[in-house]
Formats: sequence, structure tokens, C-alpha cells
Amino acid sequence: MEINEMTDMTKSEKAYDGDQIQVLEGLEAVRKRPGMYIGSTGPRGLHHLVYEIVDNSIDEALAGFCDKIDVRLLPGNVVCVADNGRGIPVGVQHKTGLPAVTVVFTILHAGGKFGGGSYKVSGGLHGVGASVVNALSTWLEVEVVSEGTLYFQRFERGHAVTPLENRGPAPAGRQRGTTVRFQADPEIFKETIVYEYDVLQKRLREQAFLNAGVNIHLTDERPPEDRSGEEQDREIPYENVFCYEGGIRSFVEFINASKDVIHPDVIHFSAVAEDENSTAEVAMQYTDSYQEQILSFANNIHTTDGGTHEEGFKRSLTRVMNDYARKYNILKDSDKNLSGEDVREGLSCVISVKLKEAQFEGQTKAKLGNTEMSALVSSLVYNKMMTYLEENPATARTIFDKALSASRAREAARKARDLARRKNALETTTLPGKLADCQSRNVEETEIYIVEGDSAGGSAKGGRDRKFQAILPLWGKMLNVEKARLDKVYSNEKLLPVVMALGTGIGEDFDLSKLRYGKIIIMADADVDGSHIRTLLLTFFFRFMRPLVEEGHVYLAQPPLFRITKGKRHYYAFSDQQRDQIMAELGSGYDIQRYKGLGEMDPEQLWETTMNPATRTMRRVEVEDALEADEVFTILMGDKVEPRRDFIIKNAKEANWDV
Ligand code: TSJ
Repeated sequence: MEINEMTDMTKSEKAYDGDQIQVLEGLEAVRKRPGMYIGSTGPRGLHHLVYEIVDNSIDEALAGFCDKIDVRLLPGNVVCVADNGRGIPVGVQHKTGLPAVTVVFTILHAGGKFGGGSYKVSGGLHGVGASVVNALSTWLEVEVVSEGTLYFQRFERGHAVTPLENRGPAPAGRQRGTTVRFQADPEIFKETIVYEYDVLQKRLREQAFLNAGVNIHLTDERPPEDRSGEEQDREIPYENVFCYEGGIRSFVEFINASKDVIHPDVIHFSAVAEDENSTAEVAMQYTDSYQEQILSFANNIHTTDGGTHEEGFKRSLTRVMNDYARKYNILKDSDKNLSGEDVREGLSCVISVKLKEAQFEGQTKAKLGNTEMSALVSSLVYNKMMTYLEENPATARTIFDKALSASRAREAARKARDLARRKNALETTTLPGKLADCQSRNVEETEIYIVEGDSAGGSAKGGRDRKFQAILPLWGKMLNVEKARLDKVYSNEKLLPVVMALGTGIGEDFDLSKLRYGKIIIMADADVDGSHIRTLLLTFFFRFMRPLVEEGHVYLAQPPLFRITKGKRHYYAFSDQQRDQIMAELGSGYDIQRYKGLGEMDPEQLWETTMNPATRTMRRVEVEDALEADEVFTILMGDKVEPRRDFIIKNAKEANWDV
């Protein structure tokens, strides 16, 4: 966008309805194939709209012109994003004869995230994505305050319905900035236009960590009926402020707030590439956990599949640790090198790189491909970590004790496993006692329902088709997979039956060809406990039996939330929206029951609504869902709640909000 090529404002008055045929064709394409531009028209795509808009304010902050971003959820699931930046330019562009701000919202910019082109680059292309959001909204309004004047324009389904209007002097206290309000179009987002506060909160917090000093204020001003299920009971408004002067250092503290760290300080390095076209930053701290938690980002985008920056980090961490250990005789000549897994055990780490023309690869476009990032991160980590270890011998000692014990444990586990393999211990044909197995042995048709609680398990056993459906009720205390090495899983009373029933083994022993059921269906209540057990199981599958998830064997059952009865007929609703629709269609004289748990359903109801393949709906778990669970698990479900709350309070500076 050539915002410098601007002339005067006068042309814009007539331009909004004139030269737009070509423009509108562009946006019609977005409405025809929304998935191409935002990934999906489900909840994920819906939330993406907010990110597309907020990213523009973040860019303005990165450029150094804005430090406050205000995101509000308003009645009707209207979203309002405001910043105190320079304001989108309002001057008329040479090329189009339109004000730049109109161009931002009506011309489809190349290189959308899912369109196959290149990604946007922070500090580079502004306004990418805003036209996509506009096209997919029933309406969108923009206000720009620039040099004391307020400008306004409104769009409906991508079409400008007013010109850019000069509305005179801006109200007091609003010196400058951009405000965008929009409502997602239910014709596009057929499933739902209800935002989940918690989803937005997680992403906005992450952005605040990645952009140190930016103040992001999130407020939920929706009435309960406009909120999603679990969020209806919260106070109105419900809000959070995110602002972290410590940047990714604070991110690591946040991740570790519910864990026990083994050295006091977060280790932090940063570097600028010689050509000054890219930067790299790493923050890390070891905990007493047995898991590693590495989060990597490129241009503020979470690279869930890692890539060159993450590879560079891992490679040089292993190298620097071994070189240091040899130099200071921590490893003797006869000792084997520490493995990558050994030196990363218990590590929490955030890697953030910023670069021009980032290349994102892979199916989910969540893997960084630029090879130069490997060298930049790797030399940064090698040099600075070597110096750090030499200057902090006490911390070095603690870290090496941890890595050495990891190495010994791995060696011992390997020996034990070899022994067990020889004895064929895990291949015994014993099945867990509570498993109600099915008759068929044909994996093409068999299913296993993993059910929390005995009463739900009873309903499921009574309601199932025993020919191809097996039921495994879970009981006992869940293992905290964060704190467990692989060998512990084999002795956990809750997880062992799952491992035994599935037949595949775990970790390095995992063998998909031994899988006893084609579909593994997690059936849990639609409440907080249910969501907890889902997160734990998904995290467990993801960490220890990943191919199950990758090959699409894992499903989530979708039990109904309500039963509406009129006369002798029952209607089931799986969402609040569906409930409202059914109630509206029935008129009056019905009875409504909210299911608090699966145990409240009798076997016939459970079969009819949730288990019968002909009538049920199920959600197949994607790798991204499992990754999400894994992250929620480590970031938000640590066993210690207090430290996390303290952390949030300590770091949330009160916003003085006047945009
Ligand atoms: F794009 C958008 F509509 F989605 C959007 C953009 C939404 C929101 C809430 C904010 C913004 C936005 C854009 N905030 N700040 C800016 N800044 C510019 O567009 C801007 C301002 C001045 C100059 C300049 O060179 O003078 C350049 C740009 C890109």
C-alpha cells in the first residue's frame, strides 16, 4: 500500500460507490471461499477475525507509534478494537482515487495466511486481512482520529455504505488512534458467532508477552446469553489487562509459575543479525519437571511445528552443554555425550524471531523454513550460553545435575525396557478389569469409549452396541503427566488400563499396528471437570501415543446439553443456539432439562444422542487440538493455582484507558 501517494480528501466523497466493481469482485471471492482466507468458518476462523484486526494495532505498536490496544466484546458479539496509534491514513491515494483507509477495508491484499502466498511481516504490510474481516462481517465501522479530527466510514458485507465522513473535532481525550467495530456474519459463520473469551485471552496474553511493554486490555461486556456456555456465570464486565515489560522473560516466568524452578533467574539472550534484517531472542529456565516445554514464534506467529529457529536452538544447546561438560570435567572421557532430551528435560523456553519474508511450511503453515534463522539462533545460544554457564557456576552445577540424572534415568529405563521386552511383559493379553470389550476384532469397525466416572460408564455399557463398541470407565487419580517420566505411566492406575486396552504400547515402544480399536472416543461431561479430563487425556495421547492423534484415531463424543420435551416427543440440543431454535419452533408448553452430566442420561438416551453412529455427531481430534490441550495443560492447568494467580495479578498493570 503506497500511503505516501496521497492527494486531497475531496475525491473520496464520491469514490465510495463508484470505482468499486473490481474491488467488490475481490471481496465476493472471500465470501465465496472464506476458508481460503481464514482457514475455516468454524470457531477457529471466527476468532481469527479478531486476530487479523488486532495484528494491525500490534504492527503499529512495533513501529513505535502506539502502546495501548483495547479489545471489547459487546452485546450481539460485536467486537471493538481500538488503539492509540497514528490512525489509518485518511488521505486519498493516487492509484485508486480512494482514501487509504477505504482501500484497507475494500481491496483484497495479496498473501493471506491460508491463500498460499507469503505471510505478512510485522512492520511491513499493514492492513492485510482487514478487508477479509470486512467481507465476512454483516457490518463494520471504522473511526480514525487524526490531527484532532474524527473520520468515520461504515461497510456492510464488504460494501461501503457511507463515504469516509469527516465528523469534525474529535471528542476530548481522544487525540489519535484507530477504532474498528464489526459483527461476524452468521451467513458465513453458520456454526456460531459467539466468541470464547478464554480463547481470545490466551492469544492476547501471548501477544503481550511477545511485544514487551504493549498494554492490551480485554473486556467482555456481553450479557450472559451472548456468551459461550462455561463463561455465562462470570461477572459483567469481565476483564484482563496484559502488559509485560519483561517480554518473553515474563512469558517463561508465567509458564513456570505453577512449576518448581531449579535456579532463580530466567536466562535471556538476544541478537540482531549482521545484515540487520532479523532478530532472535531466547528466554529459558529449568524446572524439576520431566517434560520440556519449548514455545517458538516467528513474527509473533506461534510456530507449533517448530522449524529452523527451534532446530538451531536445540542443536546448539546440546553442543554447548556437552562442550562445557567436557571442558570442566563434568563428563569424563569414558562417559557418553548428553543427549538432546537429557539437556532439555524440565526446560521451559520461549524462542522469538522476527525476520523479513518469513517462509512458513507444512500442512498447517506453522513451521518456519528460513534456513538463515537456524544459524542466527544457534550461534546466539552457543556463545551466550557458554558465557552464562562460565559466569554462573552454581546455576550451571544445578542444570548439569538435572541433565546427568536425566541421562542416567534414560539409560536405566532403556535397560528395564529391554528386560521387559524380553519377558514380553507388556504384550500379555490381560485386559483391564473394568473394560467391557466388544465382540468384533475388526479394527475397521471397532470403537472404544473412554468414560469418566462409574455412573456414566454404567449408562454407556447399557446403551452401547456390544458388537463393535467397547467401554472403558476411568477411575482413580490421574497421573500428572508433567511430573512423570515414561516408566511412571506404566504403573499409573488411571492410565495403565487405557494403555492396556489400546494395545499399542507407548513412547518408543508405540506400535500402531497393534491398535485394538479404530476409533478412540473420549466421552466426558460438558463441564469444567469434563474439560479437565479431556485436556489430560489429549495431552497424554499427544505426548506418549502421538501417531494415534496424527492418524486421526481420536475423537471427542458430543453429548447433548439440553433435552426439551413436548408431549411425548424429546428434542436434544447440543448448543445454546440450538436450544433457542428448538424452543422458538415449539412455541409453548414444553419442558426443558439441562444435562449436568452424562450420568443423568439413561442408556437409551445416551445411545440415541451420543453413541449411535447413524445419529451422533463426533469431533475428530486434530493435531492442532492436541497441541492446544498440551499447551493449556502446561500453561494453565499446573497443579498450583495460587502462584499463577499471583503472577497474573503482579504483572497486570492497571490500564489508564482513554482511547
Ligand atoms: F487494518 C485495520 F483496519 F484492521 C486496523 C488498523 C484496525 C485497527 C484496530 C488499527 C489499525 C491501525 C493501523 N492502527 N494503526 C494503524 N496505522 C497505520 O495504518 C499507519 C499510520 C500511519 C502511517 C504513516 O506512514 O504515516 C502508516 C500506517 C500504516
